Amino acid sequence: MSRLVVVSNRIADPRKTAAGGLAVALADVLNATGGLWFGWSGKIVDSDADDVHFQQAGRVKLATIDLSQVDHDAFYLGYSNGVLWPVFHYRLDLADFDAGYINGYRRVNQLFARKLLPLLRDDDIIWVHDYHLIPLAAELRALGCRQRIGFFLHIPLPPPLMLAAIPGHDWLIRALFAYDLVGFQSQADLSHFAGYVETEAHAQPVEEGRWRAFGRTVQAGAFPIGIDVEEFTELSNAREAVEMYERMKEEYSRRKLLVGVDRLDYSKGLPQRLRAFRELLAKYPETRGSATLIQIASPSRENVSAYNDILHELESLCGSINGNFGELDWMPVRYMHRTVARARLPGLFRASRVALVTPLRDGMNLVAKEFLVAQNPEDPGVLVLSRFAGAAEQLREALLVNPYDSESTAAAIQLALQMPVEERRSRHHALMETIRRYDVHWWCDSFLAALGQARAEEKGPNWLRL
Ligand code: GDG
Repeated sequence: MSRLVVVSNRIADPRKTAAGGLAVALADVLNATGGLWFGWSGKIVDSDADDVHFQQAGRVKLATIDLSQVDHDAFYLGYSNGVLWPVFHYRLDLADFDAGYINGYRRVNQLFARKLLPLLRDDDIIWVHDYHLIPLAAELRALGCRQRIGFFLHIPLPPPLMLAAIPGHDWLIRALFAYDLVGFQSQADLSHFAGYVETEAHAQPVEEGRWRAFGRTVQAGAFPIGIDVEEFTELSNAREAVEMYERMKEEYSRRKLLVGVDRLDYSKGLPQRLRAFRELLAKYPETRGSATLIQIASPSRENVSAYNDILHELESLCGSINGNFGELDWMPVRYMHRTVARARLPGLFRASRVALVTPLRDGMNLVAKEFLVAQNPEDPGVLVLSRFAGAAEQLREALLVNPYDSESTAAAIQLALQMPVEERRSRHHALMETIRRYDVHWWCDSFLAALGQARAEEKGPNWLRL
């Protein structure tokens, strides 16, 4: 069995369950192959970053590099989170197309390639993750790397014309052709890729899922990421989650709880969600004194300015809803700008009648799946899910909403609050079948199987002039 080499911007020790999702998923296959996980250490150093730091985590080797302040600012804050994150989430208005960022982005990808190359073995399979590292395979190829390389984009890919707004978009998409397989979260993302390469790069579909452009062919497919259902079920039955559930049930015994758990990010639609909740209270008076929204917004990327704006908007909305609707013995919104321990989350989910997962755009959204796994199948809560989350392609039995439309979202929340137990059970049952079938192991196995079969063509050093 070939060794798996995973490359991502940040890495996690797969033995620590607090790391959650991806780390747990990759741990199995990394362990089985005595794999290597390569990424940024999270440290910013004064001088030029040069050393690779190694750490052994069970059978898995972790290798990290540091970044200089200049590289970090241009690569991470500038290009990755100031250009790619907003545009890929359809927010051209928030993008900062500073010309200097792209050089930093390319420099760090070259640094990754230079540091990773000597660690590679001939029959390694390399799996690169996410928008920070799109040109990594091209940079590796330029140094002579011939191993099979796959790429998975965790965030959405926008429609062709929106992609075309990025200065250097052709360079970016061309770089994807250095991979043997490119994976997306949803059919929508895949169709945007096909649309872009066919219209902008005049690509020819060679056969199902394969395109030829820039003199190269690449295979692309949709591989919706799942969660580790077993791990999250165990977490739900563990002491901390059960205690949390009991505390919440007691504290809110006379209320119906709604829950939202998100990183504080403008893609997650938090202000729109609060406006829909305000609409619910205004339009359906029976919800007053009863419906209570617990919104956890865990801190994220606080040094990117758009995140500060959303923080203030959110605080002001929560304050005005509580001020206008609150009673001495009932506060409609409990808002926390803090991270909740992972071990407690399933307890909070299980105590909630409704989950509001209403991003404006999301690659997948794992909270939707975690909420469902944490439910009591005999008396499950209801998922209100944005049609713009990648998860909406799979979770058809959720109540799908348009988060921009606060009136119809409020109506869906009211429907969820009033849904009879039989309907809640049958929707939950159907949703769980999908979540179980397409869990994180399915995702990992099917991506790696497709990468193993992706017809390799010669992707030697001379093929791509970036
Ligand atoms: C990207 C894509 C895609 C959240 N708050 C707390 C907390 N969380 C955990 C959740 C969940 C994870 O973080 C968030 O995952 P999401 O999928 O919702 O979103 P992103 O972080 O934006 O992830 C996304 C994902 O990659 C995977 O491909 O689904 O579309 O944007 O596991 O539970 N965990 C703890 N405390 C919190 O306060 N412990």
